[in-house]
Amino acid sequence: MEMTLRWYGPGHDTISLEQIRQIPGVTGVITTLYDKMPGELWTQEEIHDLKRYVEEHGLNLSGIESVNVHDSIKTGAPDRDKYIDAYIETLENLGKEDIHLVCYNFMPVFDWTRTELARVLPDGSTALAYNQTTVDNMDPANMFDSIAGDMNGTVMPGWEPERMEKIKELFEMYKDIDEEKLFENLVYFLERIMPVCDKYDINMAIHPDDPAWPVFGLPRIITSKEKILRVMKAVDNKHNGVTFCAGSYGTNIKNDLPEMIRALPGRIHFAHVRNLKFNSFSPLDFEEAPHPSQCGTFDMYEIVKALHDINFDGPIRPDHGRMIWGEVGMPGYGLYDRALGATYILGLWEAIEKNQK
Ligand SMILES: [Mn+2]
Repeated sequence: MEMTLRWYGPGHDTISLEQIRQIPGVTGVITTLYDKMPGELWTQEEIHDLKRYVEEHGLNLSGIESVNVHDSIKTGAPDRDKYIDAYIETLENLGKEDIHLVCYNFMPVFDWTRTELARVLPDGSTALAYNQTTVDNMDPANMFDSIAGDMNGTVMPGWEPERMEKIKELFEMYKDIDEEKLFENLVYFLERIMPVCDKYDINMAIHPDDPAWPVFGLPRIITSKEKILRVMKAVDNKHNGVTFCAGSYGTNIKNDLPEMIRALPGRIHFAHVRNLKFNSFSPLDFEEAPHPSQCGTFDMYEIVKALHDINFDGPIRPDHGRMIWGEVGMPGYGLYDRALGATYILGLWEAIEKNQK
């Protein structure tokens, strides 16, 4: 296991690599070329420069989150092969730069969805939150505008303004896509990219849908143990793997997170560990809690123990943190609360290791 933090790159992140390096036990970052649009080729030189920049700051470039998948690939449009060819070339360039982990998602239109970016918690901190009733009463075209005011001047992944301007076109692209078609398109994509992943030993790690159910009538296919196992079996190659995101799978309280982890030995290549707090009045209203078990709904010890028990050896990162101590930054991606999360997870890991000796 390697403890990492997500970092959006120079000029995009409000946190510096100097700060990340001072978090005890964090040795790497998970990063991306943030300016790249889905479908755009990443050159080897661009990847090389990013990697060198990270390494010059004393950290590893431990993986990419994300290389985004173009909507033509997700919808199976006639031009999808052109975009898959570009994706393969990007993977080739990543492989040549000795990068072996790529996180991606296969969510239609919206990446993750939250209805509030700064819900005020009783202790005065703020967190991202979700309320299904709000989503049910919202025109999806207004989703971006409803939360844009709380982004603190940052550009949030999956919510780029250029993308949101085309929201009606995007919905049009997906109008005939049901769960089965989306699944077939994912399998087609994976089968085409597996040879380059085999050649360079690149672990593809699909991120679950967040929240783990359909929103705005759009299909969602990475939501439960059964569904992720179906993807694993359909393309039965170890390079076809999973980002185990506790906070995303956990949005559906029927998902037994430790049991899901144990069902995926050898296929979890990347882990996002975070806690949620469901509100008693509805299982469809939750906020992102501080990482410790006592602060939320999940038993974080059991989650980390399950990862340990399946010999998980990839990068792990704390996930969204709250805004605390007056920090202003990208919602979910401040420094302080994620640093607390990293040290907490490291503490759990050390205790589990020593207990088993
Ligand atoms: Mn995640």
